[in-house]
Amino acid sequence: MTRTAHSSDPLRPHAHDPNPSPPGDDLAFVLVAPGGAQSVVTVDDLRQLPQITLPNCFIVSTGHGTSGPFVFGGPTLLSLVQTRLAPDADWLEVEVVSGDGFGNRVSAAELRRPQPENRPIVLAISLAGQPLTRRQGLVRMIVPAETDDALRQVKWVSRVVVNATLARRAQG
Ligand SMILES: Nc1nc2c(c(=O)[nH]1)N[C@H]1C(S)=C(S)[C@@H](COP(=O)(O)O)O[C@H]1N2
Ligand SMILES: [Mo]
Repeated sequence: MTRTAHSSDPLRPHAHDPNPSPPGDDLAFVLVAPGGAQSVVTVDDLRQLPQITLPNCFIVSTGHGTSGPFVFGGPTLLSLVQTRLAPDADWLEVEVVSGDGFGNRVSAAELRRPQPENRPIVLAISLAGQPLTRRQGLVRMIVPAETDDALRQVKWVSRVVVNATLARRAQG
């Protein structure tokens, strides 16, 4: 039987009805380093990091259509990872998972060498200069390179897992 490449991996892009309701009120999330060490990340921690502004972002829902353009703001996911890991730590990808089980993976290459350079992956805490609301997805990962189906624009981040090896992919 032929299966799609992602059929058994909930973190890989898949058809999905977007969830409009936040899975709870807790804005903080957990970061897990490659050795397993865990630390809590708050919105205030994210505010302390250098802030990036990403104009012209669109959320392209195959269900309810395209919304935007939005101006999201926040630190890069790379800056958070670099702050929480030892400087010499080896890592290859980051899993970003929400409280409702939705999630996506980003590679170290995508984080370190965004295309274009001025549109890196961000952990959004603001929208049009105002604090992002929980209902709008706070804390929300914004992947500017994804312009097809919004499946990488993870709302309500609750867990960020930094992996030293690539996770085993579903078999194709
Ligand atoms: N946590 C979480 N993030 C999510 C989803 C979801 O169900 N849960 N749905 C995705 C999909 S399929 C879409 S179309 C967009 C919808 O984003 P919006 O609610 O801001 O329009 O969020 C994406 N991020
Ligand atoms: Mo979607």
